[in-house]
Amino acid sequence: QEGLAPTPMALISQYACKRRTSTDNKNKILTDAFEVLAENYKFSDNKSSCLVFSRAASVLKSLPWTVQSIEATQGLPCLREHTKAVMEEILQFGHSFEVERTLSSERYQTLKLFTSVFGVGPKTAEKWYHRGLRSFRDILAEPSIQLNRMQQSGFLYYGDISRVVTKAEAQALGNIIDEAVRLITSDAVTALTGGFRRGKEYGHDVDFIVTTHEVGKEEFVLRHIIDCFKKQGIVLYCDYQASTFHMSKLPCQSFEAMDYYAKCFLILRLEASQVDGGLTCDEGDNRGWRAVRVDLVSPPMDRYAFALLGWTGSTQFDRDLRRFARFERKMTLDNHTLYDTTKGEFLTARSEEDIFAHLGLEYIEPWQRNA
Ligand code: DCP
Ligand code: MG
Repeated sequence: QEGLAPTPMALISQYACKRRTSTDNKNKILTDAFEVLAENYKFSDNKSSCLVFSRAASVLKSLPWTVQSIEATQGLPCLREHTKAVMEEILQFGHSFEVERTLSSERYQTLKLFTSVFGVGPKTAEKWYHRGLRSFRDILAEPSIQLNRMQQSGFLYYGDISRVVTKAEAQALGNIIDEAVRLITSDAVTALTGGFRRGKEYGHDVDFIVTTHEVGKEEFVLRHIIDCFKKQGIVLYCDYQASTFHMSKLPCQSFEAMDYYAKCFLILRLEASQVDGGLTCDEGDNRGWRAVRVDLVSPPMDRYAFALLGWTGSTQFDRDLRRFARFERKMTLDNHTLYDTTKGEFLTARSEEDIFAHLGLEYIEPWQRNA
């Protein structure tokens, strides 16, 4: 990158899918602050303000330089008055009073704590907060609260699954999946997606696509993998969701819709001996294994490129791809299809490159999608 002329600001797009964003964030202090406020708005179900701060954070993440003055941000897209005010405080005082106030508020702290449990979303967290509950002890001691199976596992394995997953651990899981798949077919395709495909060193879970070249067989492969894991005794939690995918349901209307593919949300037991260099954070804890959150999704092979693009993320990158498709191209993109509303037809894609090409976008590599 050295020696290249910097991109003139007027050319930095409002769309994350037209920017290149590596994992090397030069403005972490600012983007962390913005993300606290975005999350706090999400807790109050204020989607538009949440989006304003998520977008502002995303723009700053794409900059190859560190913002040191407000003047330097002249001409950057997606920076509103409010985000600029927060930025100004941080640049001047080293921190933002609004962010400090949020971080120290009982409500934010409690909702942050509750939503850190697997299976607890903002709605449930808010409900518990509203009832006066403030700690895990409060929740577990409240007789009227019926935790679902997911939440029970969330509490049971809290220590392990709230700890980051390393790249070595993700690779170890990839090997375990490949081994299970090899037992039934040589025709399978497995791919590491999510943050690890974007080159992140750490994640909160590990996301994989597992499928097969033979369309219609993918769900069978997924079931087989899970059976295989069960026989090995490594399944600590398993929520299997059968496919409800059918082309006649498409295109989806929602921006943030979950997809219809067969998928499985798992908590797996990973042995230290399976991980290159061993498990990372084992201090004072010599069990020799850890619990890890793993998501598997099985699209039919003709949908592979769309699923891969959707599951690679980042969430902000995907959101802007869809927004760009809709507003700049009159197309709808989701994890299943790309639909040209003007022509009234579905566009085929065998690779992510095909999808970018249909959209008239320069191809952005996975490691440049950390928007
Ligand atoms: N995704 C999706 N449909 C789902 C769940 C996730 O399309 N039902 C997408 C959104 C993300 C990507 O898959 O872009 C991976 O989701 P994660 O929540 O695992 O996010 P990351 O892998 O990017 O981050 P982390 O490192 O926290 O796991
Ligand atoms: Mg992930």
